[in-house]
Amino acid sequence: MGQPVERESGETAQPELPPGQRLQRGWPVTHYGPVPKFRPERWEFRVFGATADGGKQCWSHDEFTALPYASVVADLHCVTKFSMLGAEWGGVRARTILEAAPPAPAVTHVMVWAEYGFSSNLRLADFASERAIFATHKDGELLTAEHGFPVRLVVPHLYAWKGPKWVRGIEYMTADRRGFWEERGYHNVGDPWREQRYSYQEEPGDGPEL
Ligand SMILES: Nc1nc2c(c(=O)[nH]1)N[C@H]1C(S)=C(S)[C@@H](COP(=O)(O)O)O[C@H]1N2
Ligand SMILES: [Mo]
Repeated sequence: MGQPVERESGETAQPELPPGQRLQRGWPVTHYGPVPKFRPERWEFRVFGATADGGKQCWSHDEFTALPYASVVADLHCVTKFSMLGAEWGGVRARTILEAAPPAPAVTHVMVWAEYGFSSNLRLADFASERAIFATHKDGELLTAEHGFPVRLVVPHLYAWKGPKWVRGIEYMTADRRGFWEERGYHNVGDPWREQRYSYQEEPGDGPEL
């Protein structure tokens, strides 16, 4: 089946859409709840939970945007069946965060936290993907408020709900725990190429008991 092909450039040749997806023109806005207002003086990006040194890491907005900038060309697949292809996401790679504020050896999962308590859980290996990026930009322009400004996560190989908009931090976990949509009927892993849409499709080992 048409798995994305990784090229040396880090770009993806997408021969076809994941099963059940259709192409969407433009870029719809999809989320639960209101769009948060960005207050730079109150904003911080926190790394907490099972960190390697047992401490917490906090970046102000200026500090976060000073972290090394990278870009990744990737598609966005919403579980409601629309896909947007070939966006160029700019921002800070998840790997940069893992290196700057490393997890303890026992960490297996990461909870990504956003404004208003929205969250999504990821296996550490998925979060550590070379292509996972905390995007501040799309196609060279700053994200708009409704698309997640100042920071949203993009994990190209998973459904888009695994990429919270308005991210405020990550929690390193030594066991898996469900995030917002994963508690509400969506698949714990969420691989669009395997069409892992709903929690009733989960197989043993895919996630914690519901
Ligand atoms: N904070 C937050 N992030 C979220 C969501 C949400 O409800 N809250 N929805 C997710 C879903 S289901 C999708 S498809 C994408 C949509 O991103 P877009 O609105 O920029 O297209 O955001 C994801 N990130
Ligand atoms: Mo979605």
